[in-house]
Amino acid sequence: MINKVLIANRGEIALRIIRTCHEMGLQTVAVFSTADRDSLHVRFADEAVCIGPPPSRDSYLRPDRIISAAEVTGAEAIHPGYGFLAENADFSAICEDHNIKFIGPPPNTIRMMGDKSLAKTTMRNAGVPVVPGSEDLVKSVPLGKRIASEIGYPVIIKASAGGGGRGMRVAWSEGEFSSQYSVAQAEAEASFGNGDLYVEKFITGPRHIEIQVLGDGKGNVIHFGERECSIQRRHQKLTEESPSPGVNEETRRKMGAAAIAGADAVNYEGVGTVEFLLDDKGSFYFMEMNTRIQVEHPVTEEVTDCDLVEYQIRVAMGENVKKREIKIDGHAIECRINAEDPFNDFSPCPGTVTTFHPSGGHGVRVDTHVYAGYLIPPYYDSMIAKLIVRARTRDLAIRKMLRALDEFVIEGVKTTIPFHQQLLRNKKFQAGDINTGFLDTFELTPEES
Ligand code: MV4
Repeated sequence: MINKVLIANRGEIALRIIRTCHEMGLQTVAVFSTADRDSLHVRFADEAVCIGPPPSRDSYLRPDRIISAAEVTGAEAIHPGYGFLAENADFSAICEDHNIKFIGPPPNTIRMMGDKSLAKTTMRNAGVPVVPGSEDLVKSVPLGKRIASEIGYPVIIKASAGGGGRGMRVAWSEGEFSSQYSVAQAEAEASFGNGDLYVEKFITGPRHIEIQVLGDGKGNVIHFGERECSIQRRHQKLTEESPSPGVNEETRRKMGAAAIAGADAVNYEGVGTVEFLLDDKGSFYFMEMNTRIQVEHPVTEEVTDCDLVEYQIRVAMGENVKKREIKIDGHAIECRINAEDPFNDFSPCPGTVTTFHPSGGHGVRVDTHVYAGYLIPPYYDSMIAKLIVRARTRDLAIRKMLRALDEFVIEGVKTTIPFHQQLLRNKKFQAGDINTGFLDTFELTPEES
């Protein structure tokens, strides 16, 4: 039985989770660092517990303090949000050990998907298309070269403990293989304390498309269509949409079925995201599976009219997932508004937000924890709001987003709003002609002051 949920997170996602809990009649407990004393998640939760000083490793990343907070307040479940402990298998296990329901998959699922080589093998065995490459870890340069010459150059050497782009190097020819292998290994060792590598064909100019899934851990898995996430900079997504302008009905059906087959193979419990690369010929390949709710989940919620956090909680309560086809209606776009200067290499701009006027009107959603007078702490990520619009078509959604961006007033810190305005006015973006390399050649025009 779950009556009270502790939210082991901060910022907009903590608020987002608290809102759904309250709609479901659940009590909420916020945890906060001393930098977040005046945060809205602390105000909106029924109870709040301070868990330490500002640095994450001393507060939001401390399982012992979070478990203590759950125990003293009598919370029966912990929602990890995204980031922090959301994909930490040990934390999921610690919750289990304390008879607290971790709202997410069991430790072994998180562990398996965190091992990118094992995740790939699992998906391959489930019949999910994967990028041609090594069947397992590549423990030596000669073995790597043999595999690379079989599949053909260019190849990409990836850290098995990696994800999100670190410990990854491309070799364009055999002459480059050895040095790129060493660089990837050193980076993987330094970043993850694990130098394990695997090798696959390098797909040039792919789209990043991901399928939202939901499972109940009892063999029932459904999907909610795809999200287009190709607009990224240094592996940080800036804009996402659903559906993808690059996915036709046939690809959507095949990719949805592949995602379900993959999730089924691990008896998936909770919400998850199966990431694919989609090449220019329309072939798609499994990339990674994320075992958390993602930042960009609202675009899926808007086109499916589903509350994904509610589903997470229902599954955690033991409810079965009803097998059904989820209908996609209209088009949704999300712009991440970060406190960063897009004209200065997106450098972070912490500080006090003096004016904050979020956009509104029909089809406009703003997920944020910010208010006028809010001090953005320098310790955490720089996202201050997600602006999400929904309209009947992609063209109308772009128009609505441009209107909503125009209306959003944030003063005191620089933001990524001007970047989004130029992106959405770009002809290639408007034509849906995007891939993961789009921002490499996108030139931001300086603004006159
Ligand atoms: C790839 C790839 C091309 N070919 N794998 C980047 C993050 C990590 N999750 C995997 N990534 C990639 N894997 C093969 N075989 C290109 C990327 C990639 C990328 C993927 C998604 C979104 C943005 C990206 C930017 C650069 C490279």
